Amino acid sequence: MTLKYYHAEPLANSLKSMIPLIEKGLPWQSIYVDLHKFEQHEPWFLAINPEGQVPVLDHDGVMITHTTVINEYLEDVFPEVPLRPRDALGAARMRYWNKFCDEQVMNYVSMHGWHRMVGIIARSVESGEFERLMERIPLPDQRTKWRTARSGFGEKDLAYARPRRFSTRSTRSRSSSARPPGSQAMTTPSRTSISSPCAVCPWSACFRSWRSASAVLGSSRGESGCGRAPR
Ligand SMILES: N[C@@H](CCC(=O)N[C@@H](CS)C(=O)NCC(=O)O)C(=O)O
Repeated sequence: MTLKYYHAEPLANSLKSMIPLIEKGLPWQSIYVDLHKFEQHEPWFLAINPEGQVPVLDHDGVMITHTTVINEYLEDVFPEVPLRPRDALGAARMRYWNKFCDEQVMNYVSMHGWHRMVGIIARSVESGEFERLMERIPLPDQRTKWRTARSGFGEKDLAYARPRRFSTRSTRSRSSSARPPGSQAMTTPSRTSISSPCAVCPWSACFRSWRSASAVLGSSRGESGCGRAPR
């Protein structure tokens, strides 16, 4: 059995699926894809992932893409060290927050990341070469994102993507602008609402992730996160 993980720096998406690989103690080969050199759009990589994005998990020659899909796949194929709650409600809660992260948190964090960091890469290339590189990008939305990163995102978009606080307790009142998406119908103050976060913190399901992240990033395990076990 061979597992290869194509990834960029262990941040954001590339980190997200590295975490279960590490937590499950699986043997895996790291293959670094240099986004600074636009390697994700080169023919060799498009043969691996026609969408031209990292990360990608190669399991015995079968390619799995998209972090949430990769993580669910790893959980199904390697259940020995379980990371997904086994009960239906726990799994639903995990998927709710995962969806929230994918659709909201990652999008907004990503916009600031693209504005501040990817913009530097995009502007480092002279315009003729930049246009040639854009032609290789398979996803039209990503092409637009690269172009926007080069010119800079608008203040309105950046302001909308800034953190908005929302209560971590379903029993506290929430202002309408501070609700997680779709939560209105789901956050009746109920102990069993899947959008009710853990009593400790909303990211308690990510506790293990924080520990893994500390390990990957070199600090000692267990220092990040709230330090309490998930329920
Ligand atoms: N939905 C995808 C998002 C993947 C993604 O946005 N990857 C970024 C790196 S964090 C990427 O490859 N960016 C380079 C590009 O699009 O050119 C996932 O969950 O894996």
